[in-house]
Amino acid sequence: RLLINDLRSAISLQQLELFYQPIIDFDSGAISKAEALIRWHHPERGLVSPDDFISMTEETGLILEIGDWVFATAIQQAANWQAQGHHIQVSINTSPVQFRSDECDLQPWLAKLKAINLNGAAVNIEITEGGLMEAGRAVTDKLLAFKNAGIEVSLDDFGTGYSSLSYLKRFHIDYLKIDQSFVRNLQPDSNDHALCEAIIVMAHKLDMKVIAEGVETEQQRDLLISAGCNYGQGFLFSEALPATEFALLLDKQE
Ligand code: G
Ligand code: G
Ligand code: NA
Repeated sequence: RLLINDLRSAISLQQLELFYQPIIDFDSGAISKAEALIRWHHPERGLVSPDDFISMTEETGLILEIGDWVFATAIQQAANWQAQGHHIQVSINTSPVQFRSDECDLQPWLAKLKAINLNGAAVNIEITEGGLMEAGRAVTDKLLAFKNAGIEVSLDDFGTGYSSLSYLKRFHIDYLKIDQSFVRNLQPDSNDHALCEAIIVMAHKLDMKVIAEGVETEQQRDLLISAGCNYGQGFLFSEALPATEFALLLDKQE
Protein backbone atom coordinates (compact mmCIF):
# COMPACT_ATOMS: atom_id res chain seq x y z
CA ARG A 1 0.00 0.00 0.00
CA LEU A 2 1.22 3.47 -0.84
CA LEU A 3 1.62 5.53 2.27
CA ILE A 4 0.86 9.18 2.54
CA ASN A 5 3.90 9.54 4.82
CA ASP A 6 6.18 8.29 2.04
CA LEU A 7 4.60 10.85 -0.23
CA ARG A 8 5.07 13.65 2.27
CA SER A 9 8.82 13.20 2.01
CA ALA A 10 8.80 12.56 -1.75
CA ILE A 11 9.37 16.22 -2.62
CA SER A 12 12.35 16.73 -0.33
CA LEU A 13 13.79 13.35 -1.36
CA GLN A 14 13.44 14.44 -5.00
CA GLN A 15 11.34 11.40 -5.90
CA LEU A 16 8.87 13.40 -7.99
CA GLU A 17 9.45 14.07 -11.67
CA LEU A 18 7.47 15.75 -14.40
CA PHE A 19 7.15 14.00 -17.75
CA TYR A 20 6.03 16.01 -20.79
CA GLN A 21 3.64 15.01 -23.55
CA PRO A 22 3.71 17.05 -26.78
CA ILE A 23 0.61 18.89 -28.00
CA ILE A 24 0.69 19.37 -31.78
CA ASP A 25 -0.57 22.48 -33.56
CA PHE A 26 -2.60 21.07 -36.47
CA ASP A 27 -1.99 24.25 -38.54
CA SER A 28 1.79 23.90 -38.54
CA GLY A 29 2.21 20.26 -37.58
CA ALA A 30 4.76 21.35 -34.98
CA ILE A 31 4.93 20.80 -31.23
CA SER A 32 3.33 23.82 -29.63
CA LYS A 33 2.76 22.86 -26.02
CA ALA A 34 3.90 20.29 -23.49
CA GLU A 35 1.54 18.85 -20.88
CA ALA A 36 3.39 18.24 -17.62
CA LEU A 37 2.40 14.88 -16.12
CA ILE A 38 3.69 13.99 -12.67
CA ARG A 39 5.43 10.70 -11.81
CA TRP A 40 6.63 9.38 -8.46
CA HIS A 41 9.81 7.35 -8.30
CA HIS A 42 8.93 5.14 -5.35
CA PRO A 43 11.99 3.46 -3.75
CA GLU A 44 10.36 0.00 -3.82
CA ARG A 45 7.56 0.25 -6.35
CA GLY A 46 9.35 2.07 -9.14
CA LEU A 47 7.52 4.59 -11.27
CA VAL A 48 4.07 5.34 -9.80
CA SER A 49 1.36 6.98 -11.91
CA PRO A 50 -0.60 9.99 -10.63
CA ASP A 51 -3.83 7.96 -10.80
CA ASP A 52 -2.41 5.97 -7.88
CA PHE A 53 -1.54 8.88 -5.60
CA ILE A 54 -3.14 12.21 -6.55
CA SER A 55 -6.48 11.45 -4.86
CA MET A 56 -4.63 10.62 -1.65
CA THR A 57 -2.93 14.00 -1.74
CA GLU A 58 -6.27 15.69 -2.33
CA GLU A 59 -7.77 14.09 0.75
CA THR A 60 -4.89 15.18 2.96
CA GLY A 61 -4.27 18.62 1.50
CA LEU A 62 -0.77 17.59 0.41
CA ILE A 63 -1.85 18.48 -3.14
CA LEU A 64 -1.26 22.16 -2.27
CA GLU A 65 2.43 21.53 -1.62
CA ILE A 66 2.75 19.19 -4.61
CA GLY A 67 0.88 21.67 -6.80
CA ASP A 68 3.36 24.38 -5.86
CA TRP A 69 6.24 22.04 -6.72
CA VAL A 70 4.63 21.12 -10.07
CA PHE A 71 4.12 24.77 -10.97
CA ALA A 72 7.66 25.81 -10.02
CA THR A 73 9.22 22.82 -11.82
CA ALA A 74 7.15 23.20 -15.00
CA ILE A 75 7.77 26.92 -15.43
CA GLN A 76 11.49 26.42 -14.87
CA GLN A 77 11.40 23.78 -17.61
CA ALA A 78 9.61 26.19 -19.96
CA ALA A 79 12.30 28.79 -19.21
CA ASN A 80 15.04 26.24 -19.94
CA TRP A 81 13.48 25.34 -23.30
CA GLN A 82 13.20 29.04 -24.13
CA ALA A 83 16.87 29.50 -23.35
CA GLN A 84 17.52 26.70 -25.88
CA GLY A 85 15.42 28.54 -28.47
CA HIS A 86 12.26 26.43 -28.13
CA HIS A 87 9.11 28.43 -27.52
CA ILE A 88 6.95 25.76 -25.99
CA GLN A 89 4.03 26.55 -23.75
CA VAL A 90 3.93 24.32 -20.69
CA SER A 91 0.49 23.03 -19.71
CA ILE A 92 0.06 22.40 -15.98
CA ASN A 93 -2.59 20.15 -14.42
CA THR A 94 -4.37 21.39 -11.33
CA SER A 95 -6.68 19.80 -8.80
CA PRO A 96 -10.06 21.28 -7.86
CA VAL A 97 -8.74 21.37 -4.30
CA GLN A 98 -6.15 23.96 -5.31
CA PHE A 99 -8.90 26.27 -6.49
CA ARG A 100 -11.23 25.63 -3.60
CA SER A 101 -8.72 26.41 -0.93
CA ASP A 102 -8.81 29.94 0.43
CA GLU A 103 -5.17 29.56 1.35
CA CYS A 104 -4.25 28.97 -2.26
CA ASP A 105 -3.19 32.45 -3.15
CA LEU A 106 -1.89 32.92 -6.69
CA GLN A 107 0.52 35.67 -5.79
CA PRO A 108 3.40 33.26 -4.98
CA TRP A 109 2.95 31.62 -8.40
CA LEU A 110 2.98 34.95 -10.18
CA ALA A 111 6.01 35.99 -8.14
CA LYS A 112 7.80 32.78 -9.22
CA LEU A 113 7.11 33.57 -12.87
CA LYS A 114 8.52 37.03 -12.40
CA ALA A 115 11.56 35.72 -10.53
CA ILE A 116 12.59 33.55 -13.49
CA ASN A 117 11.55 36.25 -15.94
CA LEU A 118 9.09 34.01 -17.80
CA ASN A 119 6.20 35.51 -19.72
CA GLY A 120 2.77 34.31 -18.58
CA ALA A 121 2.02 33.36 -22.20
CA ALA A 122 4.45 30.44 -21.78
CA VAL A 123 2.07 28.89 -19.25
CA ASN A 124 -1.28 27.12 -19.62
CA ILE A 125 -3.28 26.02 -16.58
CA GLU A 126 -5.47 22.94 -17.00
CA ILE A 127 -8.52 22.95 -14.79
CA THR A 128 -11.25 20.30 -14.66
CA GLU A 129 -14.98 20.84 -14.81
CA GLY A 130 -15.10 19.83 -11.17
CA GLY A 131 -12.68 22.60 -10.34
CA LEU A 132 -14.87 25.15 -12.05
CA MET A 133 -18.16 23.94 -10.67
CA GLU A 134 -17.25 23.54 -7.04
CA ALA A 135 -15.17 26.57 -6.45
CA GLY A 136 -17.59 29.37 -7.26
CA ARG A 137 -16.35 32.80 -6.39
CA ALA A 138 -12.77 31.83 -5.57
CA VAL A 139 -12.23 30.33 -9.01
CA THR A 140 -13.62 33.35 -10.84
CA ASP A 141 -11.06 35.53 -9.10
CA LYS A 142 -8.25 33.11 -9.87
CA LEU A 143 -9.15 32.75 -13.54
CA LEU A 144 -9.15 36.52 -13.79
CA ALA A 145 -5.75 36.69 -12.11
CA PHE A 146 -4.39 34.18 -14.66
CA LYS A 147 -5.83 36.19 -17.52
CA ASN A 148 -4.30 39.41 -16.22
CA ALA A 149 -0.94 37.64 -16.00
CA GLY A 150 -1.22 36.50 -19.64
CA ILE A 151 -1.56 32.84 -18.59
CA GLU A 152 -3.92 30.71 -20.70
CA VAL A 153 -6.49 28.34 -19.25
CA SER A 154 -7.69 24.98 -20.59
CA LEU A 155 -10.78 23.09 -19.51
CA ASP A 156 -9.58 19.49 -19.16
CA ASP A 157 -11.52 16.25 -19.81
CA PHE A 158 -14.28 18.24 -21.46
CA GLY A 159 -17.50 16.32 -21.94
CA THR A 160 -17.08 13.92 -19.04
CA GLY A 161 -18.61 16.15 -16.35
CA TYR A 162 -22.27 16.57 -15.65
CA SER A 163 -22.28 20.32 -15.46
CA SER A 164 -24.31 22.75 -17.53
CA LEU A 165 -22.73 24.53 -20.46
CA SER A 166 -23.57 27.95 -19.05
CA TYR A 167 -20.24 28.20 -17.22
CA LEU A 168 -18.37 28.13 -20.53
CA LYS A 169 -19.56 31.66 -21.12
CA ARG A 170 -19.29 32.73 -17.52
CA PHE A 171 -15.63 31.84 -17.04
CA HIS A 172 -12.70 32.92 -19.10
CA ILE A 173 -11.38 29.78 -20.78
CA ASP A 174 -9.02 29.69 -23.76
CA TYR A 175 -9.08 25.99 -24.69
CA LEU A 176 -11.41 23.01 -24.43
CA LYS A 177 -9.64 19.66 -24.20
CA ILE A 178 -11.89 16.99 -25.70
CA ASP A 179 -11.68 13.96 -23.45
CA GLN A 180 -10.02 10.81 -24.82
CA SER A 181 -13.25 8.86 -24.40
CA PHE A 182 -14.69 10.74 -27.41
CA VAL A 183 -11.59 10.20 -29.51
CA ARG A 184 -10.98 6.52 -28.75
CA ASN A 185 -13.75 5.18 -31.03
CA LEU A 186 -13.74 8.04 -33.49
CA GLN A 187 -14.95 6.68 -36.86
CA PRO A 188 -16.46 8.60 -39.78
CA ASP A 189 -20.17 9.34 -39.16
CA SER A 190 -20.15 7.80 -35.68
CA ASN A 191 -21.84 9.42 -32.68
CA ASP A 192 -18.44 10.37 -31.35
CA HIS A 193 -17.66 12.05 -34.65
CA ALA A 194 -20.86 14.11 -34.38
CA LEU A 195 -20.03 15.00 -30.78
CA CYS A 196 -16.47 16.09 -31.63
CA GLU A 197 -17.75 18.22 -34.51
CA ALA A 198 -20.39 19.84 -32.30
CA ILE A 199 -17.91 20.55 -29.49
CA ILE A 200 -15.48 22.15 -31.95
CA VAL A 201 -18.17 24.38 -33.54
CA MET A 202 -19.44 25.45 -30.13
CA ALA A 203 -15.94 26.15 -28.80
CA HIS A 204 -15.07 28.29 -31.82
CA LYS A 205 -18.30 30.27 -31.51
CA LEU A 206 -17.34 31.00 -27.91
CA ASP A 207 -13.82 32.06 -28.99
CA MET A 208 -12.13 28.99 -27.59
CA LYS A 209 -9.61 26.71 -29.27
CA VAL A 210 -9.85 22.94 -29.10
CA ILE A 211 -7.28 20.31 -28.11
CA ALA A 212 -8.15 16.66 -28.75
CA GLU A 213 -6.70 14.17 -26.28
CA GLY A 214 -5.88 10.52 -26.83
CA VAL A 215 -5.21 10.74 -30.58
CA GLU A 216 -3.78 7.33 -31.46
CA THR A 217 -4.41 6.87 -35.19
CA GLU A 218 -3.97 8.87 -38.38
CA GLN A 219 -7.67 8.43 -39.13
CA GLN A 220 -8.61 10.04 -35.81
CA ARG A 221 -6.19 12.88 -36.47
CA ASP A 222 -7.56 13.47 -39.99
CA LEU A 223 -11.19 13.45 -38.84
CA LEU A 224 -10.33 15.95 -36.12
CA ILE A 225 -8.46 18.20 -38.54
CA SER A 226 -11.39 18.08 -40.99
CA ALA A 227 -13.70 19.06 -38.14
CA GLY A 228 -11.53 22.13 -37.47
CA CYS A 229 -9.82 20.92 -34.31
CA ASN A 230 -6.82 23.15 -33.50
CA TYR A 231 -4.48 20.86 -31.55
CA GLY A 232 -3.94 17.17 -30.91
CA GLN A 233 -2.24 15.14 -28.22
CA GLY A 234 -1.80 11.39 -27.96
CA PHE A 235 0.28 8.31 -28.64
CA LEU A 236 0.18 8.95 -32.42
CA PHE A 237 2.57 11.82 -31.74
CA SER A 238 4.28 10.70 -28.53
CA GLU A 239 3.66 9.44 -25.04
CA ALA A 240 4.77 11.57 -22.08
CA LEU A 241 8.57 11.75 -21.91
CA PRO A 242 11.23 12.82 -19.40
CA ALA A 243 12.34 16.40 -20.06
CA THR A 244 15.64 15.41 -21.67
CA GLU A 245 13.88 13.09 -24.15
CA PHE A 246 11.28 15.75 -24.87
CA ALA A 247 14.11 18.13 -25.76
CA LEU A 248 15.44 15.57 -28.26
CA LEU A 249 12.01 15.56 -29.91
CA LEU A 250 12.17 19.36 -30.15
CA ASP A 251 15.66 19.26 -31.64
CA LYS A 252 14.52 16.69 -34.19
CA GLN A 253 11.73 18.88 -35.56
CA GLU A 254 14.07 21.85 -36.15
O1 G B 1 0.06 10.67 -17.14
P1 G B 1 -1.13 9.88 -16.69
O2 G B 1 -2.05 9.41 -17.74
O3 G B 1 -0.77 8.72 -15.82
O4 G B 1 -1.99 10.89 -15.76
C1 G B 1 -3.13 10.45 -15.12
C2 G B 1 -3.92 11.61 -14.58
O5 G B 1 -3.21 12.30 -13.56
C3 G B 1 -4.27 12.63 -15.64
O6 G B 1 -5.66 12.65 -15.77
C4 G B 1 -3.79 13.94 -15.10
O7 G B 1 -4.81 14.91 -15.18
C5 G B 1 -3.42 13.67 -13.66
N1 G B 1 -2.19 14.42 -13.36
C6 G B 1 -0.99 14.25 -13.96
N2 G B 1 -0.09 15.13 -13.48
C7 G B 1 -0.75 15.90 -12.57
C8 G B 1 -0.37 17.01 -11.76
O8 G B 1 0.75 17.51 -11.78
N3 G B 1 -1.33 17.54 -10.94
C9 G B 1 -2.60 17.04 -10.90
N4 G B 1 -3.48 17.62 -10.06
N5 G B 1 -3.00 16.01 -11.67
C10 G B 1 -2.09 15.44 -12.50
O1 G C 1 -6.71 13.66 -17.74
P1 G C 1 -5.56 14.02 -18.61
O2 G C 1 -5.98 14.50 -19.92
O3 G C 1 -4.58 14.92 -18.00
O4 G C 1 -4.86 12.63 -18.89
C1 G C 1 -3.69 12.48 -19.54
C2 G C 1 -3.47 10.99 -19.51
O5 G C 1 -3.79 10.38 -20.75
C3 G C 1 -2.05 10.62 -19.19
O6 G C 1 -2.09 9.63 -18.25
C4 G C 1 -1.51 10.08 -20.50
O7 G C 1 -0.53 9.10 -20.28
C5 G C 1 -2.76 9.50 -21.15
N1 G C 1 -2.68 9.51 -22.59
C6 G C 1 -2.09 10.44 -23.34
N2 G C 1 -2.22 10.17 -24.66
C7 G C 1 -2.91 9.02 -24.74
C8 G C 1 -3.36 8.21 -25.84
O8 G C 1 -3.16 8.52 -27.00
N3 G C 1 -4.05 7.10 -25.53
C9 G C 1 -4.33 6.75 -24.24
N4 G C 1 -5.02 5.62 -24.06
N5 G C 1 -3.91 7.47 -23.18
C10 G C 1 -3.21 8.60 -23.42
NA1 NA D 1 -4.68 17.20 -18.13
